[in-house]
Amino acid sequence: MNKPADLRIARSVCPHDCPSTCALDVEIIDGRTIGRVRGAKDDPYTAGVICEKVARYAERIHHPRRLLQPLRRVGEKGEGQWAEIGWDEAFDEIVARFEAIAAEHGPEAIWPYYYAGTMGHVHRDGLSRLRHAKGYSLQYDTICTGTSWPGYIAGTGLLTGPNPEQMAESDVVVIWGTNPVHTQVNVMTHAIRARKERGARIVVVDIYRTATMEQADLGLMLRPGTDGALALGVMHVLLRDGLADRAFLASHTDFDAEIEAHLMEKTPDWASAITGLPVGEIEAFARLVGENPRSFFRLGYGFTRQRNGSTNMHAALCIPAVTGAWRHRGGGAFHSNSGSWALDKSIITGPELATPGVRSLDMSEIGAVLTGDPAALRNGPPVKALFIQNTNPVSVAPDQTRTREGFSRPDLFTVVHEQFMTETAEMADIVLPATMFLEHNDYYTRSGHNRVLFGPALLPAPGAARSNFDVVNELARRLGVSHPSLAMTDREMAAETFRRSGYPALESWEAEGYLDRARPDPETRFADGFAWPDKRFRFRPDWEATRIRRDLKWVCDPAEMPALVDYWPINEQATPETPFRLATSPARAFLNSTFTETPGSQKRHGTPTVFIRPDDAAACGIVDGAPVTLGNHRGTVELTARFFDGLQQGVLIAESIHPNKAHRGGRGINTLIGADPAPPFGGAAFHDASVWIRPSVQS
Ligand SMILES: Nc1nc2c(c(=O)[nH]1)N[C@H]1C(S)=C(S)[C@@H](COP(=O)(O)OP(=O)(O)OC[C@H]3O[C@@H](n4cnc5c(=O)[nH]c(N)nc54)[C@H](O)[C@@H]3O)O[C@H]1N2
Ligand SMILES: Nc1nc2c(c(=O)[nH]1)N[C@H]1C(S)=C(S)[C@@H](COP(=O)(O)OP(=O)(O)OC[C@H]3O[C@@H](n4cnc5c(=O)[nH]c(N)nc54)[C@H](O)[C@@H]3O)O[C@H]1N2
Ligand code: SF4
Ligand SMILES: [Mo]
Repeated sequence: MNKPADLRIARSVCPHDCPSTCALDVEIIDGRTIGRVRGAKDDPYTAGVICEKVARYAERIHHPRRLLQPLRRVGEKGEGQWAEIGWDEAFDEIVARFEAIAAEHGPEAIWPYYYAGTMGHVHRDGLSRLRHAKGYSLQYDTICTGTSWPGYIAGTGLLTGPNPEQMAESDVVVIWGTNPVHTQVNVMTHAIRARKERGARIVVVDIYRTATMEQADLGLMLRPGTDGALALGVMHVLLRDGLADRAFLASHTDFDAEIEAHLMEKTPDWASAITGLPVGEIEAFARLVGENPRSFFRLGYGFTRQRNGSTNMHAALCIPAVTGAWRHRGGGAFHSNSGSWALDKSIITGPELATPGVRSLDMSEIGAVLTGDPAALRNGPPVKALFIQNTNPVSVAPDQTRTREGFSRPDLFTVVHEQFMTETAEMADIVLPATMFLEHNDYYTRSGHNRVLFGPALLPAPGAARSNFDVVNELARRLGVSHPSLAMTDREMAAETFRRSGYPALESWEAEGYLDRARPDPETRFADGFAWPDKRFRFRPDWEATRIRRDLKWVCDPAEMPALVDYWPINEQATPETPFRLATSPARAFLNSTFTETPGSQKRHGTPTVFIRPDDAAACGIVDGAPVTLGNHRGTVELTARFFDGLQQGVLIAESIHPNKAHRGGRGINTLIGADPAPPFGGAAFHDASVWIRPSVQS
C-alpha cells in the first residue's frame, strides 16, 4: 500500500485508566483520520511498546457506532428508542429538570458521577467544579484505589516510590497482585530488560497462572486474599535465617521486639496452610529476596480488591523494609506515584465554590444509593438526577442487580455524556456525544512513572460531539454559575494548573510533550526517612493517619483492624452452599468496559468464560465448553466453562468485564460481586466473592 501523501506522525498520550499512560505516536492521514498508533520510542518508560487495544485505536475512534448527536429517550427506560435533538434543546431540558429537582428535594438530590474514562485532569475532574458551585452531592471515589492506597501509605506515609524504570537495574523483580501483560504492559518491558541485561529473576504472585506468571522464574499461585499470610511467612524466614537488614530496621522503621515476636509466630507452615503454597516455595521466595536486597516490589491493585486488601498491601510492603531493599538502586517498592505531583488543581475542581457539609456518596455503592438505602444515602434525600461522564456503572459497578434496578427507576432523571451507547447510556433520559482524546487538549499524570504529559487536540470533533470541559462549562453557565474557567479553553485550564502549581509554563514544554517530575533518587527511596513525623516506616500502622481526604469515612470499627502488620481473615468465605472463590480479573483486550465495542477486542475474547480446574469441574458434572451458571445470594450469571489447570482447587476466574448483555440471561459478572465497603475507608472487593457453579439448565 502506498503511503498517503499527507500522512504525518503526531505525539499524543493514551488517556485510558492504566498506570502506564503511554506516550503515543499517532499516524494522522488526512487531518481527520488516524492510521497506526505506536508507542513512543524516545519515551524511556513507554520505550516503543503499547498494548494491542490502543495500537488499533482507529477501530475505536472511527467506529461506526460512535455517538454523534444528543439524544432524548422516547420509549420506556432502557427500551432503546431515541430521538436526535440539538444541544440547545438538551441543555434546556437538563437545566429545567435540575432546577426543579433542586427546588423540590434540595441540590443534594442531584449526583454528578464520574470516573476515569479519560485520565486527562481537565476533562476528568471538571465535573467537580459544577458540583461544588451548585451544592450537588459529592462523590466518594472508592471503586479502584480505595483499599490499595491506604495500605501503601500505612507503611511509607506517602504514595510514591523509586522510578519504575529502575526495575531494569534489579536483581529480583517481584510483580505482586498485578497482571501487567494485561493491565500495564510497560512493567514487563523493564522487568524483562533486567533479566536480559543482568540475569534478574522475576517473581509473580497471583491467584492464577496469568500470562505474566507464564514469564516468571518463580510463580506463587496462592489462594485469593491470603497475601498477608504469605508476607508474614516470608518475613519470618528472613528474620529466622539472618536475612533481615537489622541496621535498616533500627534506623528507618518502627520494628521492635513485639513485632519480631509476632512475626516469629507466623511460620512457613502456618502461611502454607492459609495460602495453599508449599512451604518450599515460601522459603525459596524469602531466600531470593533476602539474599538479593536489590529487589523491586511492584505492588499492583489486583490483590487489594479483597476485603482485607489494605492489610495485604501493607504486609507485602513490609518485606522490602525487612530486607532493606529501599537502600539499593533497583530496590524498594512501588505502587503509584499519585501522591507525588503536588498539583494545585483548583481551577479545574473549584474547591472554593464548595458548600461545607454537603454529603458524599460512595460511588461503589451506587446500587444502594439509587435504590434508596438510607445508610448509603447518609440519611439524606433520595438521588433524583444523575449526570454521568467517563464511566459505565451499569457494567462496571458491583452489586449489578441493585445498580440496574436503581437505573430503571422511572422517577430518576439520568444524563449520560459518552462516546458510545454503553449499558449506562442505554438507561439514560438524555445522551450527549463526547469527544475522544485526540479531539481535545489535556494533560495526564503517569501514576506508574514520573512524567506529566500533554496531549493536544489533533483532530476535529466528529458530528456534534463536545468535550467534557465544554459541556460542564455550558451547563454551569446556564445554571447561573460564575467562575474564571468559563472564559477559558481546555488548553488554558491545563496551563493555569501548571502556573498555580509552580510548574514550568506549558508553552515551554508542550512541543516536547512531557515534563519529567522525577525527584532525587534518595528521596524516592526515603533515604532520609519515611513520610511519617518520626520518619520511620511503620510495621504498626496508624490507619487513621492514612485518611488522606477528609471525606473518607471509616467503614469498620478502627479498633478491629490489626494493630501490627498481619493477615486479617475477613474475606467472603467459601461455604457448603457457595464452595468456590471467584475473582473477576481484567481481560487483556478490554479496559474495564472500554474496548468491548471494538471488533478486535470482541474477536479476542468471544463469549464470557470462567476458568475452572478439570478436577473441580468433574466434581460438579461440568464439561469443557459447557454452559454453566454461577450464583450466590446476590444473583446468578451464565458463562461458558473453560478448563484450566493454573488455579488452586476451589478457585474460579472470570476475566472481565463483558457487558451484561454479552451473557446468556443478560446478567454480567458484577451481579455476583458485593458493594459492601472494604476497610478502612471503602472500596470494592471485585476479586473476593464466594459462589456455587453448576451446569446450566438448558431451556
Ligand atoms: N487490559 C486491561 N488493562 C487494564 C484494565 C483492564 O480492565 N484491562 N484495567 C485498568 C485499571 S482501571 C486498573 S486499576 C489497572 C489494574 O491493574 P492491576 O494492578 O493489574 O490489578 P487487577 O488487574 O485488578 O488484578 C491484577 C491481578 O491480581 C490478581 N488477584 C486478584 N486477587 C488476588 C489476591 O488475593 N492475591 C493476589 N496475589 N493476586 C490477586 C488477579 O487475578 C489479577 O491477575 O489495570 C488497568 N489496565
Ligand atoms: N468485574 C470487575 N469489575 C470492575 C473491575 C474488575 O477488575 N472486575 N475493575 C474496577 C476498576 S479498577 C475500575 S477503575 C472501574 C472502571 O470503570 P469505568 O470507569 O466505568 O471504566 P470504563 O469501562 O473504561 O468506562 C469509562 C467510560 O468512559 C467513557 N469515556 C472515555 N473517555 C471519555 C471522555 O473523554 N468523555 C466522556 N464523557 N466519556 C469518556 C468510555 O467510553 C467508557 O464507556 O471498573 C471496576 N469494575
Ligand atoms: S498499555 Fe495502558 S497506557 Fe499504554 S496504550 Fe495500553 S492502555 Fe494505554
Ligand atoms: Mo481501576
